[in-house]
Amino acid sequence: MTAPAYHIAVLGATGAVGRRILAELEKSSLPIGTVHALASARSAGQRLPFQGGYLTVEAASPASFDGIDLVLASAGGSLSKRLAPAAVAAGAVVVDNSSFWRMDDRVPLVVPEVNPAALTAHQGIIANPNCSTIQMVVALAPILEQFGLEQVIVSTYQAASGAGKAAMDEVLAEMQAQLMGEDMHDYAAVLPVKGAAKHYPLAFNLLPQIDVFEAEGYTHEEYKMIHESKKILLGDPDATAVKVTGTAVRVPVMIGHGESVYVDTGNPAVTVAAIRELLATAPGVVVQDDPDQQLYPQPIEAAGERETFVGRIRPDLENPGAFHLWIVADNLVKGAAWNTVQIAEELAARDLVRVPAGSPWRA
Ligand code: NAP
Ligand code: 3JN
Repeated sequence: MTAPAYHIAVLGATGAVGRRILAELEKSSLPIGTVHALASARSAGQRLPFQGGYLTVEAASPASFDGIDLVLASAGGSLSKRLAPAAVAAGAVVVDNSSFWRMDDRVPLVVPEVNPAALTAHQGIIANPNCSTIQMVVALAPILEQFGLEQVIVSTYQAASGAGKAAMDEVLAEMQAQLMGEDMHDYAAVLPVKGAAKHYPLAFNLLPQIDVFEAEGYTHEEYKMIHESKKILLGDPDATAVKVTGTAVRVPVMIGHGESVYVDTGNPAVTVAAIRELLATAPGVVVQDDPDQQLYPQPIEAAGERETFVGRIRPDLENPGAFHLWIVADNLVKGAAWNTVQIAEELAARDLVRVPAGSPWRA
């Protein structure tokens, strides 16, 4: 019997994430039948390079999923809310990059290095976590498993590309304006949050706001990191076994999120050498940590890579068993496109590219 070749739709194919999904599909081991590039009606007819040829972009609608096995979606939450059930009803399995389905207990939230077994219970929709969550849990999961974990405090340094193509264009325009002696404030129209009352330049600046503000002065991005990491690591978004908190900051970097992470194992016997040794062989992790050689992870070096890079591994000076890590990954690759395609590969390897009979979204 020949292995199946999957008919794949990339929803949001013209976007910052969608274009990377196409690039990851080109490198993927997935047996590909056809690939359909879907976006808004504005982009219909546009051509996107793929496998030495071109895909012609089609306007996405519920009818786009007829004959499709697998949908890789990155067109935002409102579209995923509407189109993911339609795709599953048409018989396709959806791997969704938006936050819309992540907290739904019928939907596995998966990082293949960490909780691939969660895929076995999928009902047609699988959620890809937020980029900042993904790179953090890739490094934390082995620590939790080997030594235990009591508390995590993260500060993020998030690249402009996390906010989409328009945000990247905006920062470049601001930089150019500032260098030409113009007022860069005139170019701030998207960041920190599209549609917000105020916009500020990111060029030559830091913005301690990613997404909208919610309860207790935390942003939505900060809550995503808290609840998503608990769902992935502990199986429950509200688990209390590990305390997680953080601050999410946008920085004028184009690609690659950085994270400074305080990790308390609660076990004073754990040494920094043991943490370094563990992470050196952890799946998806590359340790770059040699202060004598000034070796540490940097966004410009992580850009384009699938791995999560960890360095500056050091003990907390006052709390034995607690450590500080500096974690960097390409937010569009491991944080979105590669994790999505990696989930698709894992589904294929487990023969799970099928909608189970009891799915709530099955027609
Ligand atoms: P982007 O560059 O702005 O691209 C948005 C994509 O969605 C484009 O392809 C756009 O098509 C398409 N789209 C917008 N409205 C549509 C509509 N009505 N019908 C069909 N397609 C539509 O944004 P991005 O950075 O790629 O992010 C896209 C989404 O991916 C985000 O909203 C988010 O949900 C998710 N994301 C996840 C992560 C993560 O952390 N895992 C990171 C970034 C983004 P047009 O070009 O035709 O407008
Ligand atoms: O800002 C970043 O660095 C990551 C952004 C992710 C994002 C952007 C727009 C909408 C998301 C996400 O994946 O959480 C969403 C969303 O809520 O779907």
